[in-house]
Amino acid sequence: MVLGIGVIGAGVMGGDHARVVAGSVRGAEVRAIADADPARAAAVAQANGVGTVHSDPLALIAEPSVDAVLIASPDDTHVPYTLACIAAGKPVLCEKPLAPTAEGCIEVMAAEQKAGRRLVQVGFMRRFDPGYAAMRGERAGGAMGSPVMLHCAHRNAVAPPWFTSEMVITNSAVHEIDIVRWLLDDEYAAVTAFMRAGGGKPAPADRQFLVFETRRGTVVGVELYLSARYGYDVTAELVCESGTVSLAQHSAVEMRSFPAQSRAYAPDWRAHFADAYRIQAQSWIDSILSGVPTGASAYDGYVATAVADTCLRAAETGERTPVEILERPAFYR
Ligand code: ISE
Repeated sequence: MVLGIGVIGAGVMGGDHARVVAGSVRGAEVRAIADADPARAAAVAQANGVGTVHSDPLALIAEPSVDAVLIASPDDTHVPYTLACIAAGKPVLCEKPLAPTAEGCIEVMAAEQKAGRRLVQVGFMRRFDPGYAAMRGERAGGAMGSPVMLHCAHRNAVAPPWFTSEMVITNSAVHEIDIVRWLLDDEYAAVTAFMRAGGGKPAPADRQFLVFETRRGTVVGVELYLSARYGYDVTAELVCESGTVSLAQHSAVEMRSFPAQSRAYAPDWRAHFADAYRIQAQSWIDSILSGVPTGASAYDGYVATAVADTCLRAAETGERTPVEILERPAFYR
């Protein structure tokens, strides 16, 4: 069986998801693209050999040839489109964040539970990155003992012009917020946040540092620096009782040229996490066909948004702030 996929949003991420599903995934094909801007939708459709274009995403969701939907439209549209997919009984892979507010995520969880089956996956693609997956395997193997500390850095060469200080947390740090609890199989207990302004545009506070304490006592430092200029760079080093495990640098080749040995940085996350996006898309398709959910659930999406909100409050007050989240409902275990 070949699944028909509809892609909502023909911007940078929607275009990339359409390209990946159309060109690198087995068991699915892109059948429709929707975007408020018809020219943008038409361009992505043409680039990927897709015949149907909609300006109304709800029409795409209703289309009989569309079996499952990938949402990559602006953040504040995620909830209505995800709810429409649930109402239509169609599986949905929604880009992060699932919703800009915890209440929006709770609404999605309630609708999914009412539908009685798991239909929602959130696009936290790092869970499919081979490096993070291997790191989690080493931690779970337990040969180095329990986790003690985790050092993470997340640097972008340059933030988009519309980026705000808050988005450094809600749009960028959410990746660490999700991947850290997945890596450690733990939940957050408290966070302390340091927001620093670089003084320039576009992101007023383009350098931030988060210190998380987890329920099991691991201390996690997360550096966000969105104007790093030199390239896209994501690092993580987990310190366990008797050893460490780190992400290796992503680079296909290594250069030697006087006077240095070097590896290239990707310009942005699409190239850096290309494998993760491809594996995520394939796993999503396979999970729809097998009926076994994979990746981040709506509950994981809720935790990411709720913890991001707590980080923003912590940055505002400068105080160590307890993280209070709803416990995982049985439906998501
Ligand atoms: C962007 O939306 C992403 O998802 C990237 O992975 C992240 O590095 C970037 O900072 C975000 O803006």
